[in-house]
Amino acid sequence: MQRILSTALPAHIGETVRLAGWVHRRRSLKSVAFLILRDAAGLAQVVVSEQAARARLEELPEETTVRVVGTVTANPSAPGGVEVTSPVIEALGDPAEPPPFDLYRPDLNVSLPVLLDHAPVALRHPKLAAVHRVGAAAVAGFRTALEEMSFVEIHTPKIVGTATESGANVFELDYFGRPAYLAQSPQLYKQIMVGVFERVYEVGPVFRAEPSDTARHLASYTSLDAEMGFVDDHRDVVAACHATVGGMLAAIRDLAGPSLDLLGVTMPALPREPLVVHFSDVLEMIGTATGQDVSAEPDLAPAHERWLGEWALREHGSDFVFVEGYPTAHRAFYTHPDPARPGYSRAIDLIFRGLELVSGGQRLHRYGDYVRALTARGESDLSAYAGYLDAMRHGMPPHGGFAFGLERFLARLLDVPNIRQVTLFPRDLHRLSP
Ligand code: AMO
Repeated sequence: MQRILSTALPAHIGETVRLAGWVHRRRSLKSVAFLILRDAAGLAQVVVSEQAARARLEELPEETTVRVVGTVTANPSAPGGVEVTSPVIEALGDPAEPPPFDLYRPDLNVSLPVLLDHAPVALRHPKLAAVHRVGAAAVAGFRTALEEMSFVEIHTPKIVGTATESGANVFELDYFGRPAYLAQSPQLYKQIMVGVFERVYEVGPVFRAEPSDTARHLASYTSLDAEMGFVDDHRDVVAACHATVGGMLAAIRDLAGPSLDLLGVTMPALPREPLVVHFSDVLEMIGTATGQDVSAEPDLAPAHERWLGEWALREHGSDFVFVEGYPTAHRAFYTHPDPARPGYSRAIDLIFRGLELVSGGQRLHRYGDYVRALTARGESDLSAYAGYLDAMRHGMPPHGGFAFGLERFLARLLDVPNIRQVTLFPRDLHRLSP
């Protein structure tokens, strides 16, 4: 007999079926006992009436893996309107000890450090599992949206010879006796690959030796990257990024509906056309609104981003707002300056509910510009960039791209204050296991 999932039970009323999963909860009443079985799809109520079977159920601690063969019976008062009766329950293992907390409670009321210490078990809680189902749907949507726009998926090295974003926060490692680094982003490789495919994307881990202990930084996170050739300017990048966000939200609605319901998620408002404001206008608005002199700020501080998020929602009904034109000196060397506004660039960020979610923009594409930009930033030995500069030397189109942090996306979408709450096994200053 083939196994079915708990959610398929209503289609099998009157039939004998086989289920498998975990003992989520046992409840014993006077004349009957209940086994709540948890599988990948959800929960199923199994009713045990026979005396000997009830005694055997008593012996199965929570989280025992079991196989159940029984009859599907309609019962309007059972969860989902069905239950499994006259079951034969077979234990598939014998847990060494019960879980450190009650996974059957609607919420795991434990502190974040306890939860993270016990992540391998805590993640089985339906609400925590739901977080990562939403994450999986978001990534599926990212891929689909970009495939529909003719982007090609690539996989670039995670052990590299050059720091990409800044020299400061790289993890160095010993590579057969030579220094090497864990990739901070696929930036240089995704640009090189524009020379091959014009449009590329990558989903993969990146590594940042972040010395700061904040609620929005991890030492390793999942970067959703895209890069595209033959752009007119950064506004083409904004348009592609906006369409990608739309695709991610649609996929989440389509693929993760039950998880959204379980978590009580309010889906964000994404306007039809992207909302874009210039960096200098943001500073001016903040100055006017708060009375602070922020006119010389080189970047947006977290408090400025929060202010902007509130403004976008209040004034434009949008949970997303693009900022364009960040000062060139504060962005990476590959950033394209804005020819019309000295000092400002064609770099963009996307702020989602008051948090920077995406960085990107138009890049330099002429070899000579790269040599000048790297030299101006004190890079005396350009040989470290030889492969990258090779692509630039042999003809690159005007291009640009963007990168999302998946965990930041989930944190804002699910409205949790700390990015670690939506990260499977977070890595930070203090945590290297589990
Ligand atoms: P950036 O360094 O801004 O840009 O990173 C892009 C996005 O990644 C997320 N992010 C992080 N998430 C968790 N922990 C961190 N330590 C962390 N650092 C960054 C943020 C951020 O917006 N190469 C460029 C992208 C590009 O220009 O295409 C880059 O990596 O959501």
